[in-house]
Amino acid sequence: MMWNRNEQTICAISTPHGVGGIAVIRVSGPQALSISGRICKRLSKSLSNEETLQSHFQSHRAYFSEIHDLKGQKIDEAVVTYFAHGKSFTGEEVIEISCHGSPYITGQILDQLVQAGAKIAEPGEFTYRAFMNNKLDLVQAESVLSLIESRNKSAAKVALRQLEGHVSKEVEELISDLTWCLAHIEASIDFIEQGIEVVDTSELIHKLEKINGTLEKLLQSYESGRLIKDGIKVALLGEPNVGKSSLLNLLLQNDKAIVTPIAGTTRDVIDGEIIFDGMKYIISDTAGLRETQDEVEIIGIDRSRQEAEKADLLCFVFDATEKEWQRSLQMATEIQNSKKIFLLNKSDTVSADELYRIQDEISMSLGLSGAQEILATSAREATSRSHIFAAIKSAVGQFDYLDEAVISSSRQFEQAQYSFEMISKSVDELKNKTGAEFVALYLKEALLSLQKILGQVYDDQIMDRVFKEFCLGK
Ligand SMILES: Nc1nc2c(ncn2[C@@H]2O[C@H](COP(=O)(O)OP(=O)(O)OP(=O)(O)O)[C@@H](O)[C@H]2O)c(=O)[nH]1
Ligand SMILES: [Mg+2]
Repeated sequence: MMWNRNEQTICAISTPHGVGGIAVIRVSGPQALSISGRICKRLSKSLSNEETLQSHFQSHRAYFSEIHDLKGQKIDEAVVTYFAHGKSFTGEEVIEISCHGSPYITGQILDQLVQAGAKIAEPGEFTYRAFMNNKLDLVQAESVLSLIESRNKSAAKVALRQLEGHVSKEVEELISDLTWCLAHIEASIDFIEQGIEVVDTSELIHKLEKINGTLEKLLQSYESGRLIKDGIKVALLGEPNVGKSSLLNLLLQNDKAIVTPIAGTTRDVIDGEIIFDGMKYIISDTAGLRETQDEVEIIGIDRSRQEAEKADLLCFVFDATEKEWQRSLQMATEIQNSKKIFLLNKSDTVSADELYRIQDEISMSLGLSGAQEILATSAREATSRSHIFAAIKSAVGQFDYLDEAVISSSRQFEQAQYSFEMISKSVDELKNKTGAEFVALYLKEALLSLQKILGQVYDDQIMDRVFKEFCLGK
């Protein structure tokens, strides 16, 4: 998808398609001003004299103008903003037309711009041009997309930090350190025959291990970055009738699932999304787990297990009104998933002492550290809601380093991972004192991967992966 950069002037509607108070049409390229001038009265007055055109308009200033078609028929009244070459998002000459948000009007204006010589932009082409004109690197380009797509506070914050260049700065420093190491290794290959030691091996190992320490932190941030962007997937599991559907309804604040005193009510997986305290959660309620002959229920239980495998976290629910939890305990240990929390529901039905006794008993049977590991909840008490979300968040991981560099795209992760592996290999070689040539080879690979993260090196495949998900007009 390598676009014919810079030569053509592109245009697109940058606001959502549909009816709105205003809509913004963006025109970018070497002829943005002259093409727009053919339909903007305020611009066309000066257009007759090419020399005065530029001098009549100041960058970053908005001008009120009538918009007409190429035959002079009025279409709308609009505000036209001019960004000079080198001073816009794309780095090119840009005109933004803020017109009335009618699909008919925007369609007409776009049509006239095309007739006047502009080309309809491909999705992501404005950002692509910004990248090509060194206005942003690839991590920042990806963050533009994340920012557009962000639906909650944490996701927006991570994307904004990337756009500001936090990740880029860290990767740039790694590139510079790695370049130093590579240069010294290459020099030592040249000088080794003359018996000159260019760099102390232990110093080199130390530097490389430090680079890998930073890379490791970045790699770890990916998991949190992904959860923040996509949401934490939580599955409610447990025996029939323990209150899973009631808890789902409490968490989603919506009577989404059917609740009855009959065991085996939920047959299918029911899920919903909710934002709580700036984080997105996708919660699914499942069929209660038990031995049954009921054909529908058997399928439902099978789906519960599949759902458990997809989840980032399992919420295993116990029932405080039960007398024994043998079956529940067995199920809780049977289902293998890295992260679990345990809820003791219907806590409103038993005394505090009794509750503590049960929590202690369950925690002992599960081999946990104590009663506090089993969260007492009640689907009938609103306070349980925030307690459950807090327990999920803390069980899933560290989200307090949101202020640091967080990577959130699989592309960035894969490149960082490869770089990490190559550096580890070169450290091994250095420690084993095998040939410096191998070390240089691995370090070159590692460096290339880091450069690909920022787009200092790129190919069609990388470009496709970054820009294919963009929407029109960005
Ligand atoms: N007192 C009390 N009753 C609850 C609580 N949670 C659920 N119940 C009741 O327990 C019964 C079962 O609740 P559900 O939410 O349908 O249970 P479930 O785990 O989804 O059951 P299945 O779908 O059959 O697996 C209903 O009568 C609920 O009103 C609670 O915290 N306190
Ligand atoms: Mg249910």
